[in-house]
Amino acid sequence: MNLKLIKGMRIVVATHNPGKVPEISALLGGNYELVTAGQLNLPEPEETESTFGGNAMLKARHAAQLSGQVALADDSGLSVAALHGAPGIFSARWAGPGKDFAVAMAKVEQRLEEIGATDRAAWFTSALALAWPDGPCVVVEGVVRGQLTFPPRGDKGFGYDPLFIAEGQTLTFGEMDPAAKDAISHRTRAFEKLKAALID
Ligand code: ITT
Repeated sequence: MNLKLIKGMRIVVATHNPGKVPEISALLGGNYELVTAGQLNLPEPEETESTFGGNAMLKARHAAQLSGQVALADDSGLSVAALHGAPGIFSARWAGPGKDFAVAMAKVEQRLEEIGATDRAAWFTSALALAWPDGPCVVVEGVVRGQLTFPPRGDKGFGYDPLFIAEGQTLTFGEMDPAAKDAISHRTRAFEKLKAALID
């Protein structure tokens, strides 16, 4: 079994989050034939694991088994130090069934106010899993640390981007150009590890 990413190979991008697709496509460059889980009409699995890595593996394996192709999944989220790592793996769920991140961001601010926390330290995590249809799976994780800011600023990213200022930056991820976010993001850092493991 050759656990390598080979130029030109077809990869299913196992996400139903439209915000992640351009970021994952940029990371993979023009080197692969990408097809999304949405384009293949693959159902979204329930995320029943308790870690980013576990959920990334679950999503990648689900897509690989259903499509018969190599599949790449991302499980990611925002962790707030003063909230003991919440929302963490529940980041998407805090936005509710309408996937409204204005609601999720307001909830973060409200939780911090409720406990009178002044510490604004936070980090994004991305676990990337690449699964082969016959079972093997490689999982890596990347993190970017920073600070939260309220009110949210910028409309360029997705999810919690307007709240987050990465270490050494002044703009939020929501205000940064996509390429500038991609240069330092949790997803990029995870992808660098994946490349080191799977590309000759
Ligand atoms: P898939 O499982 O289909 O990929 P999802 O949105 O449910 O889509 P997750 O379970 O990984 O994905 O949820 C992660 C949430 O964390 C996501 O909905 C975003 O709101 C947030 N998040 C992750 N990466 C982010 C980033 O780079 N910028 C802003 N928010 C991010």
